[in-house]
Amino acid sequence: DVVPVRRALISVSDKTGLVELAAALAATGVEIVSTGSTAATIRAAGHDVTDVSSVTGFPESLDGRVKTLHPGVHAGILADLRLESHEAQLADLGIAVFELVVVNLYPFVETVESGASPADVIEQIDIGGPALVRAAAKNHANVAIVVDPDNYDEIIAAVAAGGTALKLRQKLASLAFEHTAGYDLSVSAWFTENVYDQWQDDSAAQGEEILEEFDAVIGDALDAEMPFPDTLLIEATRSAVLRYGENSHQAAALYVGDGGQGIAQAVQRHGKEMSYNNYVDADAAVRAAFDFAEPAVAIIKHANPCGIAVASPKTPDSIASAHKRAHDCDPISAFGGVIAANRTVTLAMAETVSQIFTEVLVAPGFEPAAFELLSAKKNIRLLELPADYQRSSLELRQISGGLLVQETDSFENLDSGTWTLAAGDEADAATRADLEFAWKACRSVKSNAILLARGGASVGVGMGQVNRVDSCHLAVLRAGDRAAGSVAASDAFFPFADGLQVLLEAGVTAVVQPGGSVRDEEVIAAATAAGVSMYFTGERHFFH
Ligand code: 93A
Repeated sequence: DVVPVRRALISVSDKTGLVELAAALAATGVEIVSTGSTAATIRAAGHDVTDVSSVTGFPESLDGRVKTLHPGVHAGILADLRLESHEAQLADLGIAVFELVVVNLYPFVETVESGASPADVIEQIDIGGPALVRAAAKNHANVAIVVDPDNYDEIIAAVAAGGTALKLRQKLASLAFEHTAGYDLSVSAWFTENVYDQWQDDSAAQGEEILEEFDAVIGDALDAEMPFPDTLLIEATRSAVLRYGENSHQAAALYVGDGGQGIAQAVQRHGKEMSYNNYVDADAAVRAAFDFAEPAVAIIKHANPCGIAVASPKTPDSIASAHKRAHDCDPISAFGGVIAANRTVTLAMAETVSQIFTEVLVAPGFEPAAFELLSAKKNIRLLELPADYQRSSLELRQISGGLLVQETDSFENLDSGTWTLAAGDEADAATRADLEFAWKACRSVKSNAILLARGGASVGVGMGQVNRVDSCHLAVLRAGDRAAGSVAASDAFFPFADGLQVLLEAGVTAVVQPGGSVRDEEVIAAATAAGVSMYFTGERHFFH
């Protein structure tokens, strides 16, 4: 396992002991191949040396960045001469092997310590050197690798004695990998401390710039003349930079208008930072719960209610009752939901909420015991609305390149007394109360919205579908055996009888909808045939 040394590659930044090494190798008849200043040092000492460029057939280029990175060098180091195929390929390619590689790397650490500029430090990241070291160390069966002048004497002695033993080559290979690993650690540490921190600063600065742009753009939009005097948010101020937007790769901020309205006025009393989606859902939750004068709770997932309910009459703790009934509508979806209550949260409600993973609970207040219980939980955010909470009078929505502004959707025809009976008999008082509840609740459901309700609580919600039939199916599916005997509300008219038919077959007893389809007659006929009361409100409540 002794490998005689006939040809050596020497490329060293630290020239300690170099001349003595070259002299000893030359004396034993070893051919020396070297890079730029290593070759110059050896030559100046009067020894023969071959320039690496004459091996590669390439000049050392790119200010020395490419010197030994060449197959003519690396095949000569990596060939495993125990394999005839390697030997044959080298012969075909006209490449000669190296039995000894002596390399020490660019002085990276010393350059950092000298206080050099980042550009100079980066120039001192050795690429070709570690490639030589690792190649030779990998192929220690055939090549000896020396990375430290301390090992020169040992290698000189071995060469003079006829070659390097496997044991020595193994030891040197192990030192070599330790050397390159330590080198790369220094490089990565420098990156972490300098470059990476700098990037962080830069991107923070860039983030600030983007947000300043936000300020300008939104400020302009709000300053522009719009036909809503007084009611317009005249100025919005950035009140929080959010962790991120709808997704983690989107920058986002919260702007609070000076109109003193809406969810943006809520004060966070507990929990982790509110996220963009938390705000969107909290807004939807408050929209739903605050449509009711009586104690009401809405539970939102992905901007849609998965349960809305008012308190059942005569319960002592009415808000707790409303929450329980809203939760029972769809307990699966309520997991991880955002809850709004339109009354102070009581201890009884807090006790139930604390058992359900909930992202946000927003309410006009919390009883002290309720707050104490809920604030012991890390994952819930508690938001308090001002006592005089008012919803925004305007809704703004961005479209690409512009802003849509509309008056907030409000009700005028809530009382069933204002509705027209389109089919069936006049409903009894309890059914009318349920229809009024369903009609209100359905306003907070994204179109196409179908909401089934019973006793002042939703029992099945079909939302956001691209046709009304599917929303009917969804509402019925979610209601399960609660669909029979429930009432239904539809946010817009039934364009055909098919959707209504789904509800009738599920056993819905009364329906409220705007009416106004060209096929109203068909729809009315279906309700009449089923003996179901159907009211027309004359007004729809799309919510997109
Ligand atoms: O710039 S490099 O990454 N590219 C190379 O191809 C290369 N080959 C050897 N650095 C390279 N080296 C390094 O040059 C060696 O690790 C050694 O530290 C240094 C020796 O260069 P000179 O002989 O010109 O002083």
